[in-house]
Amino acid sequence: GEKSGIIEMWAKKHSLLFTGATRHPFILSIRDGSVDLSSFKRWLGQDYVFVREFVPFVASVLIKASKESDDSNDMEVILGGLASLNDEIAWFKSEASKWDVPLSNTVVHKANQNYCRFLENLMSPDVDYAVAITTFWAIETVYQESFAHCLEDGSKTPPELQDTCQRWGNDDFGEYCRSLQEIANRYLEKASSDVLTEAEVTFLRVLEHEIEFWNMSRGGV
Ligand code: HMH
Repeated sequence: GEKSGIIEMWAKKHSLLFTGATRHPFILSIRDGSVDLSSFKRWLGQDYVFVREFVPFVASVLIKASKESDDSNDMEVILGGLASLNDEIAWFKSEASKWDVPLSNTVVHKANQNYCRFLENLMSPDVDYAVAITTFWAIETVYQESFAHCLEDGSKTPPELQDTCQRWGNDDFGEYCRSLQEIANRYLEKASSDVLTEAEVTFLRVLEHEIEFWNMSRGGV
C-alpha cells in the first residue's frame, strides 16, 4: 500500500486550511455551474501574471535539484514541470483572446503581488531544497485537487470551462504532483528539524496565498 510520508501527515494535520484552498467557494461555483464569468476572467488575467512569475521560481528549484539532488530523475520531473509551463503560457494567451481578456497592462491585484513577492523570496540560494520542493508541490497540488474536483461525476462545470479544469485536473497532472510529493518526502525525511519547521510553515503560507488568490478572483479585495 501507500507509504505515508511527512507531506501526507502535514496535509492531515492542516486539513482545514488545505480544504480551504482546494474546496474554495470559487472552485465550488465552477463545479456547480453558478460561477460568475467576470470572476473567471479576472482569475484568467491574474493567473497569467502569476504563472510568468512562477517560471523563475521553478527554475530556481531546478537549480537546487541539480546541485543537491542524489537522484537524477528529480531533475527530469522538475524539467517536465518547466516544459508544461511553456505550454501553459501559450494556453493562457489563446484562452485570454477567446474570452477577450487583455493580457498586457493588467493591473496586478494585491493578493497576486503578495504571492509573487513570497515566491521571489523563496528563490534565494539560501532557501533549502526541501523547503523549495515542498512549496512547489503545494502550489501545483492545490490547482490539481481544486480543478479535479470540478471534473468529478456529478459536477455541473460549464462546458466553456472544461478545458481550464482539464489543464490542471487531468490524471497526468495528478501523476506529476505525486512525483513532486515523492521527491519532497524523500528530502524532508533527511532534513534537520529547523528545515522541517521552515518547510511546514512555508506550506501553510502557500495555502493562505492560494485562498487569498481565489478570494481575489471571486471579487474580494
Ligand atoms: C495561483 N497557483 C496559482 N496559479 C497556478 N497556475 C498554480 C497554482 C498551478 O500552476
